[in-house]
Amino acid sequence: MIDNTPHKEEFKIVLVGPENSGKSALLNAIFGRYISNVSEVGGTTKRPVKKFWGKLKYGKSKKEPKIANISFVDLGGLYVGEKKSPIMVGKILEETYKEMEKADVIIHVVDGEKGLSKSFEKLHHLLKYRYQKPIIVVINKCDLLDNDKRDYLKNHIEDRLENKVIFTSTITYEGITNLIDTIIKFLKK
Ligand SMILES: Nc1nc2c(ncn2[C@@H]2O[C@H](COP(=O)(O)OP(=O)(O)OP(=O)(O)O)[C@@H](O)[C@H]2O)c(=O)[nH]1
Ligand SMILES: [Mg+2]
Repeated sequence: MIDNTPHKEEFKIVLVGPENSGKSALLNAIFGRYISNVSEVGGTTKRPVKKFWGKLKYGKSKKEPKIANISFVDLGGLYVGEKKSPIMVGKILEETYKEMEKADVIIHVVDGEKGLSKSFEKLHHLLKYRYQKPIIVVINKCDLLDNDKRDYLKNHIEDRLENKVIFTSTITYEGITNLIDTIIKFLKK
């Protein structure tokens, strides 16, 4: 008998955000090893870095659970400013949209040191409404933030993006387990 029920075998989680926000460092923290190049210079990741993470049982049936392969995709940072040519932005933006289409969960990484720019606020809403995909908002580099700054960023960003935030640090590892748990919860939905 032919089984016509839709069966998804691959889940993709895509990291998107500005240059230098720590997307590659987060990928490495999630995997627990050095996979994607990290540096203090913006524009380090040029091409998407895709990496298989593991398998996940999902679906309603406990007897016959479905199995999905989970992969992460680390994208080149989107530069929003005057320093670089708009062509560079265009190429990475194009690639970003292509990856967004295939994503099951999007992780929007905000640089905790810089906060949320207007361009990324717009991009966030565009991604949410255009692709209708779950987006997890991460405020990275939280090791650099004092309590007042944390409170401000949490309130401001949750208000602007209408989404909960998770604080992470790839230095202290704060929030990494919470992030992984949240991803799994979204995938199992
Ligand atoms: N203090 C602090 N620094 C961090 C953290 N995460 C990343 N960094 C630093 O931020 C810089 C940029 O990190 P990357 O992971 O290369 O950033 P990216 O978003 O992948 O950058 P692009 O590939 O250029 O888009 C590096 O110097 C990292 O060491 C963090 O949680 N805390
Ligand atoms: Mg990178």
